[in-house]
Amino acid sequence: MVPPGSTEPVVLECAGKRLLLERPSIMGVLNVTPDSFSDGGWYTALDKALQRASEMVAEGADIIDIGGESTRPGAPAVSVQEELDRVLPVVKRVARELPVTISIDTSKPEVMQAALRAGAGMINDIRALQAPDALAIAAASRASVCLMHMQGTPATMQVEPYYEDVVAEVKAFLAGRIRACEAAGIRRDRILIDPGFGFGKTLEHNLLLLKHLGEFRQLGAALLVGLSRKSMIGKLLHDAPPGERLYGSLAAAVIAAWQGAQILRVHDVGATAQALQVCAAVMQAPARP
Ligand code: 8Y4
Repeated sequence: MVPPGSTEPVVLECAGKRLLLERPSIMGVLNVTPDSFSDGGWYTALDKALQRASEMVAEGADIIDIGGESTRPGAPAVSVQEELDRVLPVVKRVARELPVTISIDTSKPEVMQAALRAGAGMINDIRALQAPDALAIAAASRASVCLMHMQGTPATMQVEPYYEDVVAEVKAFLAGRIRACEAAGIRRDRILIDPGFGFGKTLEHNLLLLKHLGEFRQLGAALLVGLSRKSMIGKLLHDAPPGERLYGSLAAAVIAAWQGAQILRVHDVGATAQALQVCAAVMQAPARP
């Protein structure tokens, strides 16, 4: 599924674990935020997280994305210590017990460092390693890095997002972050890019990015997208709540994979795995004689 003449990597280096990019892979979302502690406390929260992770692996997840900071507008800021307390025990147990690549969803260098030592193979940073020291910590590891685009900050990003040309501007930002990574010593076989659906974008911006997603492959890095259950899906389905966005999310996942997205960040792993199997089979069907 690599265009002729492409220099796009076909394997992603994730701290020793190699991820094959020739068919779409699935990243399952594992949130470790206060709602996951609401009934029962710390031990049950850890056990539930482990159970959820192992269920996602059984359903076909190649990567588990572990995050302890909410990005919802209005969500309270989380201290380094609080975020470490939430995610580190989960990273350690998933690393010990499950055969899966671990992604740490954080923007904090201290959390990146600790998670890498605990067995994470990927850093998923919605701030694209722009915090002081984040780039250096990633570069000193062998983990892969996901660079996501966001306009503004989670608190304000949905207040009148504006672009002259959203596809061109997001591409230019990601090209700049790829250059920064390469200058720091992170090779392209460790770099993922992500247009950041819903992060400082209107529905129209999100639809343009999805329609033209294939253009991002020109940047020569692996492409990851998160569309699962997002409000853009809800809006297209007459304001369906998150629990009723599965079929719309599957359609969006297939549209993305068809254009070359190699990793899909999703909540519904089993259902997405089935949709992507059909997509991959069609993509791999031979050319006409
Ligand atoms: C319902 C369900 C409504 C989920 C909103 C949401 C991305 C990401 C997030 C993404 C990468 C989310 C951490 C937002 N989205 N990381 N993280 N790409 N790389 N919202 O698109 O899932 S959190």
